[in-house]
Amino acid sequence: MVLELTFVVLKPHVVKVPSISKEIKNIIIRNGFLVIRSKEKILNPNDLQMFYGEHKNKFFYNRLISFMSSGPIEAYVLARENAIHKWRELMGPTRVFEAQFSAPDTIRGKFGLTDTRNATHGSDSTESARREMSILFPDFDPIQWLKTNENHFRGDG
Ligand code: IDP
Repeated sequence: MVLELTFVVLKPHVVKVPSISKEIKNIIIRNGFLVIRSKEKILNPNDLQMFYGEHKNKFFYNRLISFMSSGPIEAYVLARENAIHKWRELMGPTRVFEAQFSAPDTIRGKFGLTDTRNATHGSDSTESARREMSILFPDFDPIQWLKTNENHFRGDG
């Protein structure tokens, strides 16, 4: 088994409702993800600028930043085989209309409210995962973690 790390965020409207955040945490566990790091935090403008820098010129940027700083988020480093792809599959499409109509059983299909308030974030590549982890978990070294743990989870460590 080749372990991969991904970075996941439960967005503020989900953290506000304990029954929904509990349900999403159950999805994490049921799908065999290991929780390596977790943190609840109110994101500041500096965190958010680093996190969503690539969207700076998009029409939804200001709305996204004010929503993401409107209350605590929960951030997770998760490990699993094929973690990035698996989480994005569970999460569903970015846009809520598409999620609700074409993937109603996904996290965004069930818990997304609008295109901005679409329940969760999940990294889209190894590079983004590393960049995003470094913002929320600056002391965590994903490369070292994988090196230390790969044999253990292969069952021969
Ligand atoms: P992703 O979260 O599915 O990877 P991205 O395109 O990276 O999608 O967008 C980051 C976040 O920006 C989305 O999760 C969503 O909250 C917000 N966003 C993306 N596209 C739109 C849009 O068209 N309208 C409003 N918000 C959007």
